[in-house]
Amino acid sequence: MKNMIRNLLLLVLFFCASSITQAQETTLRMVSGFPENTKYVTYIQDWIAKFNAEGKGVLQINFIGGPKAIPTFEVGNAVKTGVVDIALATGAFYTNVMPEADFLKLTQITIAEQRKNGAYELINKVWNEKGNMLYLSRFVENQPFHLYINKKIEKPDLTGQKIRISPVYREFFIALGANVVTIPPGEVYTALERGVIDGYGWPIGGIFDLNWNEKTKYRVDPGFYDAEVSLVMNLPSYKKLTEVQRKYLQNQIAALEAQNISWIKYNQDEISRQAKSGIQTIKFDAATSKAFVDKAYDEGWSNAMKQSPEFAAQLKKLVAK
Ligand code: 173
Repeated sequence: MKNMIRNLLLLVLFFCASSITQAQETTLRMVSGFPENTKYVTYIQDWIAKFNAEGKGVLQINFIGGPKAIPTFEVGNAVKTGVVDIALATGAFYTNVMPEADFLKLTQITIAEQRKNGAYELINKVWNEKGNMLYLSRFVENQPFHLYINKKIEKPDLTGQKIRISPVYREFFIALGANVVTIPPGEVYTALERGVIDGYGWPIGGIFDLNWNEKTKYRVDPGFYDAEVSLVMNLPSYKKLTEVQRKYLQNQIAALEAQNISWIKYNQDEISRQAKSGIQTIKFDAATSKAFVDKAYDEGWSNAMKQSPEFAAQLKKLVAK
């Protein structure tokens, strides 16, 4: 009898304890604005696996999916309204939430430097206020954007060419004379296949993920800007976390950013992979190359100044060279 009571008590204790652990564990729902088979997503899925393994009983991330779950240009709104807790995105995907989102492509200092010199805080202030979101982490760097085309050019002139863009490239490519059309990454292959576009903008890495290499003849050098790829989180969801959970999240983010250096290697691999697959590079002379890059930044910053003068001026002081 004594034993039975003791066993019963142990059983009750066990259930209490496990329900306490369950109550403490929170699962965050995450989506991606990039298709699931792109490098950014597979890279972050590895991080999530480690996050979940080490975060048992504390914090978990449930990766729901890519643009099939939430369309690319809707991820920002989904985070803002709390439909999801976290999104893997780039600012260009949520200019419908705030135009400032797309300015981060213009940064010319490292992510670690942005953490140190106050740029992160400045970004977070605007993201909190306008986006109801936390700028959790920028985890890709050294990924300049390039122009990829199928009709050869001798100089930086895109007159008569129809080029796929996201907001990243709009002002610059228009200034080069292009007709532009906004297409989410997941639909670019079909547009190339049907001949609807003559080219597209994309970073140095990633064109193989969606098979665009099959439909690409030239890459134009040099590159410009730095692809901003990041995790953003619904602010109320963050505030709901306990101290322990926030600390856990911040530690995992720090570990993620500590690996940022690996993108340089990826970048080099992608350049040789493109060459091997027969993609030719179009290069300009030194003066033309400089003018090309200068024009990209001039167009980018002047558009930023028009859209959000105060933030653009503050950001420029901290992140431009
Ligand atoms: O869709 C895009 O070309 C774009 O905006 C982007 C931004 C960062 C990384 C890759 C693509």
